[in-house]
Amino acid sequence: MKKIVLTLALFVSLTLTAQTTFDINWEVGANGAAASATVAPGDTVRWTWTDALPHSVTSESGAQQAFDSGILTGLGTEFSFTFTQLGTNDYRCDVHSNMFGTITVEEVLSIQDKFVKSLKLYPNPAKDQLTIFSLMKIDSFELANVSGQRVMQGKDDGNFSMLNVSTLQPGMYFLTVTSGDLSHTTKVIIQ
Ligand SMILES: [Cu+2]
Repeated sequence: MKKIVLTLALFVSLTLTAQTTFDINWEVGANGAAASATVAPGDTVRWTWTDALPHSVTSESGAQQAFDSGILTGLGTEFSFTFTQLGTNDYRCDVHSNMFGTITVEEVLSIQDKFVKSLKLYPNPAKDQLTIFSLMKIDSFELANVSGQRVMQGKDDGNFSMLNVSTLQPGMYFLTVTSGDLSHTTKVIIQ
């Protein structure tokens, strides 16, 4: 019996600390939420060049860890860095002043916490269009009204989902976003 409990405890702790890869689409204009992530020690951030221009991923001098891809060109080019130290890492593209972000490394987060922290909805309140952004790939989403009735749903396979909400009655809704085994529900206001 003891053995089973121990095995279970080990399984739970491994699940909570599993390493995660965060994907950032690296292109002109990528900054703010689209270029920032909160990760745990051991997590990897992977930048993928999503336009054909030259870019770099270069840490600022005050960053906790130093990293530099050098200037690379080519659609689909990837640069990955594994963060191991707690702290804040501001970084930029050496070519474009409108490309920058922050990778914050916090003490071990559960996978669920990482998912929630990487998930952004905007604008909220929304009028015509609601954008869901997640650094962990979005598999599906579902919008329900306050009575629990589903009013919209969709499948996806990327970091962005755009919902046309212009035909919905103004009011409060609940948006559930799913990524693999993870899901999170957030309150959304439609105006
Ligand atoms: Cu650039």
